[in-house]
Amino acid sequence: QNNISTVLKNLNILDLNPAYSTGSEWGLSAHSQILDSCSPVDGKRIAGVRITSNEDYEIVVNKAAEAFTFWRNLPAPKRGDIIRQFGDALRKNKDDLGTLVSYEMGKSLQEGLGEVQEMIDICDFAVGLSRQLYGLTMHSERPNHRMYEQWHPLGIVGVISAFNFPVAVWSWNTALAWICGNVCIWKPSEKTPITAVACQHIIAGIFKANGVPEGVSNLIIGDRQIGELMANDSRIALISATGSTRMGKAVAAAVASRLGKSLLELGGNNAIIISQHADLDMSLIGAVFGAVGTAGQRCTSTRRLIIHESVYNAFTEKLVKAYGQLKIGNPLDQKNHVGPLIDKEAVAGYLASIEKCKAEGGKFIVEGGVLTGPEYASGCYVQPCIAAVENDYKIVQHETFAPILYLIKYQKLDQAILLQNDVPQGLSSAIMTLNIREAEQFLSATGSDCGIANVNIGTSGAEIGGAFGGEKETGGGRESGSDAWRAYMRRQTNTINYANTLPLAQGIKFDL
Ligand code: UN1
Repeated sequence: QNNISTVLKNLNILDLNPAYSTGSEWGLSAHSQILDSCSPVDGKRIAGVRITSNEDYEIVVNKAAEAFTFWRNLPAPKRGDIIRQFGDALRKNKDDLGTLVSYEMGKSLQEGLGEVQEMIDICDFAVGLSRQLYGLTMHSERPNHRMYEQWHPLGIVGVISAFNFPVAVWSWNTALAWICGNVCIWKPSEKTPITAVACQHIIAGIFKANGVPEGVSNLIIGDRQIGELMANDSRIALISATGSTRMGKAVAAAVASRLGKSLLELGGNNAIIISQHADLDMSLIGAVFGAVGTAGQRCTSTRRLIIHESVYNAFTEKLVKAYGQLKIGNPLDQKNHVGPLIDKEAVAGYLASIEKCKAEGGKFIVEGGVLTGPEYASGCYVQPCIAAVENDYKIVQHETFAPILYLIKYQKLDQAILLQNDVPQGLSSAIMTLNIREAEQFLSATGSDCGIANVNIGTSGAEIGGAFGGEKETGGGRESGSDAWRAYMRRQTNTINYANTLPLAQGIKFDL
């Protein structure tokens, strides 16, 4: 606990119950409801924030709109240099911020630090990108004409993020959005607001030192209600939302009805195919980390293992042994592999899913349950479990955000690929095989239908350099690396005539 109070002090968390922030300025209006953030690690209160009121929201959007007129005029490489400084500040704050992520969200310290590392990595990526926001040039069909395209910022970008990656997903969006010339309004998960306050302090310090006005980085607090306000607000050009498919569908419908842009990164139901040609020891690490890492609360968590019948028993034996060795407990204690679920509601969801699985015929090879005892006093610690199932069980088709791993047996690779694709979601997928024919088939157009498809790597733990996101109910958006930056800009096609006449395209004659 002592350590945590030092961390909070280092990160400037003064526990003033702020309702919003436009940068260095914090709205401390007393009229709205206080939201206390309690740690799932030990159930203790960390600090409080306030729900952003409608009036506060107006202040923030107006400030953001005003700031855009400044920020879009700063040359992109200059914006990049400011993001470079943000990355440096994150390096300095890595231990504290990683610890706070671990404490407020419940993931292991290693994973909390890893999350801050993703933030640093995306800052580096964004710095380079700030000199590479390339458009194409084209040859005009008309003489003495030139055509090219350029990319301009959109305006205000709204970022709605989830509790499971409370800081990294914000930075994937903002680092790119900022170098592209946009201003951002962040609504973090109401389950992890304090890590958001910490991030806002860090970026605000950098902006202030560089003479950047208030309104380029904004923070608002709230649940679904404020999310709806953002989704329906035509002043917000792009809504980038990470979370459940249910939330994503609501956001997408609201944003589409005003013909706004949305970027959605929603649920996954990720499988690893473990072939008879797999290295089983390597597969074990990928499968177990994928299933129990972040206590099964990543959108990329491994939910299903589709195992060839000839290695099914051998691999299951290894799994059971590995699960027997898992240490569950305080995630800040580095000896533990698995921390708590985010809250008791999540625990109830986990228990309900186990019951549903049993009712549909699932056979538990490793039993689940809630852990009790002094170390587990928050009531959020659960036993990672494994069940043999059929892919078409309702519960298997559903993403439960908890460490429940489903095993499915297959005979032929074609069948395994069909099973892997036969879920509503399409985020991440993997095959474990040393056979090049199998690997290539899995990656081909007739293979995995997911946004991410890996060979001899599990489903979770993607690097920031690739485009991150998935198909079907995962929402179709791509964030982070590759050319995902384009989602944060508008494309303009320019044709310039430097002739003495004005010829029309398509050879149309129009003489006056
Ligand atoms: C998420 O769970 O929303 O690939 C993001 C991964 C991480 C990001 C997960 N780099 O597992």
